[in-house]
Amino acid sequence: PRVIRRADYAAPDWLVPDIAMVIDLDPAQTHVRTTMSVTRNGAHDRPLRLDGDMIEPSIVWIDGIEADAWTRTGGMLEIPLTGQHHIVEIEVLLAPERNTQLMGLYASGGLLCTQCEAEGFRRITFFPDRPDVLSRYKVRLIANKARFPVLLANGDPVGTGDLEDGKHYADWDDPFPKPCYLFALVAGDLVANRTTFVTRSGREVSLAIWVRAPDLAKTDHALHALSTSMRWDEEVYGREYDLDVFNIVAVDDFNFGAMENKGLNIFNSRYILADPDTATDYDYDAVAAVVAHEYFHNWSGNRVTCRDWFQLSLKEGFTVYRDQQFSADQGSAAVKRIEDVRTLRAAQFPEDSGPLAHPVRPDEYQEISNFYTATIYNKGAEVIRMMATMLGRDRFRAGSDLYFDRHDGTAATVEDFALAMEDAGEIDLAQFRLWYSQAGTPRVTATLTHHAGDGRAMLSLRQHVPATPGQPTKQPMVLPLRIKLFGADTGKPLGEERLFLLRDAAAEIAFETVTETPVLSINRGFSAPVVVETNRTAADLAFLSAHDDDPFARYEAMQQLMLDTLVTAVTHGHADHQAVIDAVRNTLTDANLDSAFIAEAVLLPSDSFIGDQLAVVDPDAVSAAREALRRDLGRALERDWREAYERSRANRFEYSPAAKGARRLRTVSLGYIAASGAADAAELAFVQFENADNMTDRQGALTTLVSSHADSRIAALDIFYNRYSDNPLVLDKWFSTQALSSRDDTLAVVEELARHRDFTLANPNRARALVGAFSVNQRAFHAADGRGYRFVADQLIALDKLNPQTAAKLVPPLGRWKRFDEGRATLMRGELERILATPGLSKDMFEQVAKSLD
Ligand code: B3K
Ligand code: ZN
Repeated sequence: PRVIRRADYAAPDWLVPDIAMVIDLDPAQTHVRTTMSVTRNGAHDRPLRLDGDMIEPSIVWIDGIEADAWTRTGGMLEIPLTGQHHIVEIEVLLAPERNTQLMGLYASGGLLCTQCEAEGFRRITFFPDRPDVLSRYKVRLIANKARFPVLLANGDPVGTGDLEDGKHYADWDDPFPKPCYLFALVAGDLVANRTTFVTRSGREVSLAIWVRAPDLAKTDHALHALSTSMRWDEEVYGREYDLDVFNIVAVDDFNFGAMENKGLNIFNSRYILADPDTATDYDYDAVAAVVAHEYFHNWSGNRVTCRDWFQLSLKEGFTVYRDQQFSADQGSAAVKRIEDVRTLRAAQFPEDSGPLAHPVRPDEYQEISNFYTATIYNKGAEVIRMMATMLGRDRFRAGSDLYFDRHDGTAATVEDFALAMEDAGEIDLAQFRLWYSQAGTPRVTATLTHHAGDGRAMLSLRQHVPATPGQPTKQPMVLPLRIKLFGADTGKPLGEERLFLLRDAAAEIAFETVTETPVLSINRGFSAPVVVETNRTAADLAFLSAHDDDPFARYEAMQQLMLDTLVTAVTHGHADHQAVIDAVRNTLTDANLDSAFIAEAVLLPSDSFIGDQLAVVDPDAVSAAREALRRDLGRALERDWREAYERSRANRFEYSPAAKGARRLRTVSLGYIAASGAADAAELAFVQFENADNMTDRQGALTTLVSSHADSRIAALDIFYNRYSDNPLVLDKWFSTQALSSRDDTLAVVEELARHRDFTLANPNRARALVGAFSVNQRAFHAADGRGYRFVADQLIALDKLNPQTAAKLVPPLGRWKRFDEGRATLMRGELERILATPGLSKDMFEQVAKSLD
């Protein structure tokens, strides 16, 4: 397989300042006629090389004359040209209805739509498909008017009209030069939820969310999130929208969340559609976050784009950071931070310690689609967050302004971003840049000692960055650690918080006039994305979980206490649960805390996260230890859980931070009541299931039932299925809830579900709902006889034939074999080898599987 290397970057041979496309759309046969003005870039005599994938040119014209001097090598179209400027015209025929990869132009539920990032435009026409070739696009769409009454493309609409044979056309003009990965079109029978947004300088923008008519009532939340994020970006980053229209279209078949095409975002419908009956609070929040994320790309990604795909985190890390800040501003910032760290630990930490570990700015890849990872996105966002922490709000904003000013209308690099921060923020980021080049999660050891006699405390810190594939040795990094001490007797802070930049392999920090026994609060707010080990006792952690004045640190102390207890239970076969029980009681009954925070703080770490702390994971022992602690917490605090459950009972659905927090605590409490083994737990869950006026309560109750022994779980699943059998997004929940069950028969149930009439691998959401969810169900997936592995491998082999990109994304759980016992490791490798031996395997799958076997 061909390896693409960052070090090999060279500027493009030819530029394409202007492009005009006429696209005559039809699901069976679409004609694409592309006219490009091309300009030689620099002094060279190389031909024009255009990328193509699964397409053939039917005719090529050069400067208006039909040409035949072109050649084909691989997918490339090579055209010899003699002058500095030429007009090249190419015609291509496509069959979008046969496109199962969902890259390029494809059909979804009666619509035609596109996905071009990263390399899908080459499936539509021949073009230098690389992000540093920026062009002004003029697009004419033609289609049957009855079947495709709405025709959308990037930029502003400039004309429409009727044609012969029942056809019509629409012309779109995008004045902002853009790389071809941001090209988009949509054709279909759609309706819009519309509003107007006036930018701070007075530009009137018409906003529209396009869906099929029955879904129109579910678009208010997304539309509201769009206006809110447009205003927020003006206020917080000084960024204003720049076209007359902003369109969003929801489609059912989509490889990931959504796409930031200029002026025409295309979304997976799960990140647009929301109403109380079908969407959970989690879904509502995700809709708002993804709408904001894609909107924010208009500046961080579109106005300033990436020079090459190694710079992907330039737009993704920064934009994730921006959407995290936005969401934090809309509700509880503390709870948002807890959620973001949980995501990082669930998805990025395992990636960073496994066979697919790569730096935030990778050095090489085979298939770029495999690099849309938690490292590029979420660790990338943490890197930006650390810069913001070190610079402070105003200097960070100055750096961001300078970055946008300097690079507007161009394709930039991660280095350009760092330079703008250095220049405007007056900071030296030389060593900090290691965050872009070194993979692996740094580990910090923190040891606090106190000498009561002279009132001195010493904090000794060490850092170590583990080896990762291709990077055996590492240099010490810059780790910004927010640190504070608390007095164990008074519960009061001992001095102000400090921001300490750990730059060396080891450092000592002295604290003076420490007159009472200090307790260490470190990495507050998760100021550095690292693993911290301390010499804190269970009593210290319990103390912090009750007294720390940073809510994240309180949560973190509780998690650490739970984790220490669970790891002891797994490694010694038993553990004392009392400290956790007391700490959870304190939090649960603390009247000063809001419900959303309580609900997060009292949750036990997941099976996988517990597994991540162990040298060799025994999934059965982990799940037994966790269940035992859950049961004890349920029993010991049964009265408190019931009180919390009653207290958070609502009469009527409302989407406010307080109501969301109440619903969250209610379902968490229900889970603990069920864990206690209380005789009425299933009854309680079933009543909640039946009486719920919203999906959060209904799915929460269903989740509890589906992991229980109660017969009512079958009834609940049937009721749920029948009620929502025509709603694909809710049916996805029906599949994933069962795939995530902690029952012993989950694997058999999942195998059965794969044969259900509503199961299909052709729809990525459905494939992820069953196969993706099952493969993160640690206990069921890791069944000792390897049946779980075989099931997933079978599905991936089948999915790869339809949709390599989505299949390849589901490989990582199988690739974690090194973390498991010999028996499981052998079985997992066996399945990876079987996948690798499959004839016709895609390069997406090949890269993921071959690397996972290393
Ligand atoms: N930029 C797109 C992701 C494209 C993924 C291509 N494999 C969505 C986003 O991050 O906003
Ligand atoms: Zn993005």
